[in-house]
Amino acid sequence: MRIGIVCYPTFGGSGVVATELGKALAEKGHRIHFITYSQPVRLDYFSENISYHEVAIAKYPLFDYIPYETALTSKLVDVARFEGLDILHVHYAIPHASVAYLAKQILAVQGIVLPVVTTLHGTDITLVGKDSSYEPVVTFAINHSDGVTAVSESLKRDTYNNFKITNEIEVIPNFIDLKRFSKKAKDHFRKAIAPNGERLVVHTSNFRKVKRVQDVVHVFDKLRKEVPSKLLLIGDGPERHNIEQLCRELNLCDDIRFLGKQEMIEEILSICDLFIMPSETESFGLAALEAMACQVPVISSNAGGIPELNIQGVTGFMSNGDIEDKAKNAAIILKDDESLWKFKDAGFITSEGI
Ligand code: GMT
Repeated sequence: MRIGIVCYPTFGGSGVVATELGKALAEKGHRIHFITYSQPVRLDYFSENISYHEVAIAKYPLFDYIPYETALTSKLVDVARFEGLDILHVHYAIPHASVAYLAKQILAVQGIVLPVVTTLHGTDITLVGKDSSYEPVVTFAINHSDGVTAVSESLKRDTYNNFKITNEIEVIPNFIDLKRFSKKAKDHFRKAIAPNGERLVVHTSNFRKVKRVQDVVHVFDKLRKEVPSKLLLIGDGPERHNIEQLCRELNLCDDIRFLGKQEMIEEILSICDLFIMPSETESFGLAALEAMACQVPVISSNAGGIPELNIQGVTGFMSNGDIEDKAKNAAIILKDDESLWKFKDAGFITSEGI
């Protein structure tokens, strides 16, 4: 099959899953065409079955806001026509689902049929999509997709609750490439960061408010009084400055490393002992699944789709908003090697089953 994939090309989970899906389909012999504004970060190797089409945007002084949707629609029409796409799979509804609808209509006038599948990822429904400035278009685009999938049962429920949906939504949980995420420990890196055998705690995100990274720092502050530990903060985003300030105020700078955006995330995760994800909303929590596949137990909130992967008392613990509780549970996991390995093994086995 010739498959077009539209996604955000960034480190965000929707772009990561879209890219990994395209790579896996290419390995099965399908011809994959990624259509985005820059090369997806996880598209890190050459395959004869994968092409990347960059959306070129003509600038003009009149445009205070760049008409990306128009440029993307035109690119989709062009790629679909000349590459003979059989299907178009768009990830994250805004603006991709409505853009795909328009491209489909333009192609139909030319006698070309292009079925569109939309995958909903989270904030396109729970945060941004339901805002009245986007809602009518999101509703229309979901209802006019030929197939709609959501990454968790929780997101499916949220979609039916927030929009007037007449279409069927199928849940297809996110997945990871276990070959990539199987343990690849870089012990020399661990020794450099935790020279006295401290436990290694990690958090990865886009450092937006909704991720509550400050809570990670507070939990770590309490945990390290019980269990000697170091914290790795991976990613970057709007809250970074405030988080750095908090680390200084709590006098934690010697025990916390900001590693920025990392491409080989599995190499770091596989030397870690605990992943913290206190998100306010999280429709799936791909970062937690990646951690579990690297045998890292998870302390998380119980928002959205997280309970569909983090099993209470087995792969980690969930509690909503409560820093004390998270620190207490973190100490239970990390207190001795027997306890830690029980959670590590359970996380890996659970990630295989998702
Ligand atoms: O976090 C976002 O705002 C964007 C989005 C993304 O592109 O990473 O994240 C959502 O999609 C991920 C992949 O399906 C999910 O793992 C995340 O839980 C979801 N984020 C939220 O629901 C906050």
